[in-house]
Amino acid sequence: MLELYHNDMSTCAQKVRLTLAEKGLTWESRHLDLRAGDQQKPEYLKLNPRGVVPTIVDKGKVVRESTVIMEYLDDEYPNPSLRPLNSHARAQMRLWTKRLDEGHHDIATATLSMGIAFRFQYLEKGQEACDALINRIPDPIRRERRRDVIYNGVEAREFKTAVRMWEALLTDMEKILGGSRWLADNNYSLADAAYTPYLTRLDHLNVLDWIATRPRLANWYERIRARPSYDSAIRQWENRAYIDLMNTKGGEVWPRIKRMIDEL
Ligand SMILES: N[C@@H](CCC(=O)N[C@@H](CS)C(=O)NCC(=O)O)C(=O)O
Repeated sequence: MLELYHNDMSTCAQKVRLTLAEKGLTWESRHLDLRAGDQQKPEYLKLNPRGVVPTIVDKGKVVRESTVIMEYLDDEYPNPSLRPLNSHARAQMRLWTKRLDEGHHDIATATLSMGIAFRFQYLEKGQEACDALINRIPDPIRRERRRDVIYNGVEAREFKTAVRMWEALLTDMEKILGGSRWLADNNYSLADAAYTPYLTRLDHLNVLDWIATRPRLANWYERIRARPSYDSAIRQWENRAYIDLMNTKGGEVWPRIKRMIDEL
């Protein structure tokens, strides 16, 4: 049986759950509470030394890193295939997933989500518990970025960079969807699964106005949400407390973010 170590609201875990759902695979859930520090426990660090979700264990073998897991699943369980047959389209798919791995996840999304909303989940623990969670983050760059955004919110060093990265991403998505139905080509692929949680994150953060002037992307988001995989991989795992927090805090800061966008 395939085991998935994941978290209900983690975008990286959502990517993998979407892939599993698109392929109709069954799996056993190992849910980690990221605010309780489950990902920093020694037994989990043996599976994933970076202390992040997701991780899968398939036939006794461990695979980490959401993009790598998605490609592993497509190799190991090829039907239906979620990678374009055409080499150029497959390269386009990889450019999209690479973009997430090269900063759109760690900088743009983590900073936006944490700086707007999740920081309050840390701050309410009190400084000692909050610092303990931060100090146990294995990667020093992630650790200091997290400290900055938790304590400084929208004033964090990288917050404006995050807004700039999002603006560039949404512009590029709108453009590419003018030439094809899905992100890599005219077929749904791992690129579409990979970006679904990120648009969902904007939605949960109540800043979906960001795509109001991007009709092709808005239409893509509608089509993505109509797929049965969206229900089983995202909706069924929604954590009401997280969504309420994101919705409220996002609504409060959207005018400020909007000004940042206008000033770019
Ligand atoms: N590059 C990794 C990133 C994974 C990642 O950042 N996961 C987040 C949740 S989306 C996490 O586990 N964070 C742990 C923490 O906040 O301490 C992947 O794609 O799997």
